[in-house]
Amino acid sequence: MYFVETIVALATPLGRSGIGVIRLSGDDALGIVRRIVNDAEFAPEPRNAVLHQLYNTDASEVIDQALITYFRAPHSFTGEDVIEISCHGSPVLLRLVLDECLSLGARVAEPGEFSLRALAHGRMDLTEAEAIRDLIDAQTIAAARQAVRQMSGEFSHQLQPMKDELLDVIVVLESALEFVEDDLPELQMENLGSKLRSVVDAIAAMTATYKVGHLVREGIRVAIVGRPNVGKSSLFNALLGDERAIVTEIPGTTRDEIRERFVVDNIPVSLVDTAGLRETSDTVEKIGVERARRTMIDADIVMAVVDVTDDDIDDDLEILKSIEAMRHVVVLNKIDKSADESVDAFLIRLLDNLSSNVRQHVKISAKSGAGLEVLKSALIEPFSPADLNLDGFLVADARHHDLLRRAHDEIVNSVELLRSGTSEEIVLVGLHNALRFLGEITGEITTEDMLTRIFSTFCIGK
Ligand SMILES: Nc1nc2c(ncn2[C@@H]2O[C@H](COP(=O)(O)OP(=O)(O)O)[C@@H](O)[C@H]2O)c(=O)[nH]1
Ligand SMILES: [Mg+2]
Repeated sequence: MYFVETIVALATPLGRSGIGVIRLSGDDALGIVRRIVNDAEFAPEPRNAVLHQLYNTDASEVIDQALITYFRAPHSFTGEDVIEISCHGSPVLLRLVLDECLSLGARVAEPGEFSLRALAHGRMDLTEAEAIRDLIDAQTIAAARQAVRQMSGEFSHQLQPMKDELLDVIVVLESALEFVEDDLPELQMENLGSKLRSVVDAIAAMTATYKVGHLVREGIRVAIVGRPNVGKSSLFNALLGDERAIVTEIPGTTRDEIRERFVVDNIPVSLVDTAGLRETSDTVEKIGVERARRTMIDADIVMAVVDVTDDDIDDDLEILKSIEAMRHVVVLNKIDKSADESVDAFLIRLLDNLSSNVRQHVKISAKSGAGLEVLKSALIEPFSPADLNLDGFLVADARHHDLLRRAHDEIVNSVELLRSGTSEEIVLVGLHNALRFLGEITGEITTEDMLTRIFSTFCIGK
C-alpha cells in the first residue's frame, strides 16, 4: 500500500509544556524538514536526535531550537519516512511550525492515520493498533497493563492456534469435497468434531473474559439520586476526596449534573451528582430534575441517598420505589447525627414500606467518612465476579467480543450439522464464516493464506 501524501500532526497535547512534538510521515518528510532547518543537505543519521535551529518560511528568522529525530522507512512507526521535531512546548510556536509544514506540502493527519499507515505497511495488526489507542485512553493501571499486552501481539498469539485448528478441519472437508467419492469415515468425522469442539471451548473461554475486560476498560456509571438535602453532593465530594460539588444546607443547591471519575480496586467509576428529585416551579431546577431522572435510567447502578435524621420518608419511598427495577444501593446518610438504634429503626421503617426488591443498603456519614469503603465495595460488587482476575489476558473491546461470539456460534452450528450428517458443503459455510470473523479481529485477509494452505495439501500436478 502506498500513500502519496505526507501527513503531519502534533503528537503531544496542545498547551504550554516543556516540549511539544510534531510528527511527519511520508516521502516528503525529510524534504519539508530540510526547508524548516534551512539546510538543503540536512541528512540526520536515522534514530539519532540532533539539535538544530528552525527557521520561519523565508528563513529570515530563527524561531526555535529543536531536537530532530529521523526514522528512515521502513524502520519507523508507520513504515514510511518519519520525522519527529521536539520543539519547546509553546502553543504559538507549535502552531507556527505546523503551519510551515502545511505550507511546504504536508497535510494534517486524520485521527489515527499514523496507525492506519502502520497497519497498511504491516508494521502491526489491527488488535495492536487498537491497543495503542486503548493504552492512551486507559483510565487505570490495570487497563493500561491490558493494552500493553495486546500491543505486543498477545491477542493474535492467542487466536493463532484456534485459527490453525479451524483451518485444518476446513482443509480436510474441502479435500473430501474435491476428491473423496464416498463420505468421510466415521472415525475421521469424530476427530473433526472433537477438534472443532476444542476450538469452541477456547473461544468461549476467551469470550468469557469480556465481562471483566469491559469493566476494566469502560468502568461503571454510578448516579447519586435522592430528594434535596439528603447529602448527595457531600457524598459525591467524599467519594472523590475533593470539594468538587457545592454543598449547602439550602435544598435545591445542585441544579446541573456534575460528573467525575475515580477508581475502586482498579475499576474506573464515573460518578454523577444530580439535582435533588422534587416537584419544583423553579425553571432551572426543573431541568435539573429532568436530567437527574434521565441519568438515573442510563446508570449502571443508582445510589439512592436518604437522610436517617429526617423522619418524613414519604418522598424517599417514592424515589426508592421508582428504582426498584434498577441495580441500586440505598445509602443511609448522616449516621453521625443519629444514635445506632434510631438508624436501625429508620431502616426497618423504610424496608417495611418497600418490596423485597429493595435490599442492598449501606450506612454512611458523608461528613465523617464512616462506611464509605463499604459503599465503594458495594458499588462494584455486582459487576466484578468473585474470581476477578486482572492478570490474565482480557478481551475488552466490543468489536472483538462480537466477532468472537459470532465465530463461536458459527462453529457450534457447524458441529451440529456435522454430527447430523449434513453435507460437507453446508458445514463448510459456517466454518469459513468463523475463520473470517476471527481474521477480522486482527484485520488480516484470511482467504489468501487459506487458499495457500489448502493447495499445499494437494498433490503436485493437481
Ligand atoms: N451531619 C451530617 N451532615 C451532612 C452529612 N451529609 C450532608 N450533610 C449536610 O446536609 C446538608 C445538605 O448536603 P448536600 O450535600 O448539599 O445535599 P444534597 O442536596 O443532597 O446534595 C449540608 O448542610 C451538609 O453539610 C452527613 O453525613 N452528616
Ligand atoms: Mg447537591
